[in-house]
Amino acid sequence: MIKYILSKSHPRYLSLYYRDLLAKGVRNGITSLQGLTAHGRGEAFDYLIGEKTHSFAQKAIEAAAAMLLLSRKPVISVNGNTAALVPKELIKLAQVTKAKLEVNLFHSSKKRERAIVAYFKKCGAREVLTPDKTIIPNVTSNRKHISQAGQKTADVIFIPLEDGDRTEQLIKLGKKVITVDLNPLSRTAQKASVTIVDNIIRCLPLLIAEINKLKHTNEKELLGIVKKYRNRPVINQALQQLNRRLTALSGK
Ligand code: PTJ
Repeated sequence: MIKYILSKSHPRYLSLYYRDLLAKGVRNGITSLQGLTAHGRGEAFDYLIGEKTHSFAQKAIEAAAAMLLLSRKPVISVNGNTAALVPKELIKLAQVTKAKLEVNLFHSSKKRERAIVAYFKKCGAREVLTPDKTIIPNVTSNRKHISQAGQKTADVIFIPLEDGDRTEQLIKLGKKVITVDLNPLSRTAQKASVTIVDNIIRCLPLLIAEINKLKHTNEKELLGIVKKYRNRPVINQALQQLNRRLTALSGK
């Protein structure tokens, strides 16, 4: 292990801190090596949007909060990156929405699944589901392996940090999918019911706060928020933000 001093006064302190969390995740058997490169992709988009939560993300967060509060059976899908970066926040989100946590891995490994479950339990989770023999049809990757008690019977599934074909198929099965992805062009971002284009680190505390704000709102009003929400314009606003920022930075 390479040792270095991470000073809080370093201008990229937070970025270095979260990279270290992921490297630790790899060492502890939670995060895949490929997870490090996936994080780099996210970081690049974060740089481009200006490393802040924009109004298009806030709009999506409000819709996601209402959708989760209306859900009869929400499930939170966990991979090796989210497990390393935001375990406590995901547990909190599961508590405030009464959702089940379910491990779903692209680079699937029973050993890593067990390590993630053990880590979540250490962080305070009571139950974490893992795939059984249930499968999502027409999904080509390992992400097709799900659990009967979780994703199979869920109505709303929270799937952060994933560029894949699972979302499209889950939606074909009549489920709603909420994602968090800094890349508005990922397949999951494009196909989800609600796409929060923001860093998972910034987004989860905001989502939890929004749920706490809306938790006493009546069903009719929550339905109104969900019905009014349109995901395509929100994705387009994220793309326009990238365009605007690059145009401004290039001095045009
Ligand atoms: O643990 P596993 O085996 O399931 O693997 C997890 C990764 C993330 C490696 C795997 O799911 C994967 O390859 O991911 P993708 O398909 O590259 O998609 C990850 C998406 O998350 C990309 O579109 C990134 O832009 C985005 N992303 C990465 N870090 C963040 C992020 N979005 C929000 N916040 C981040 N911190």
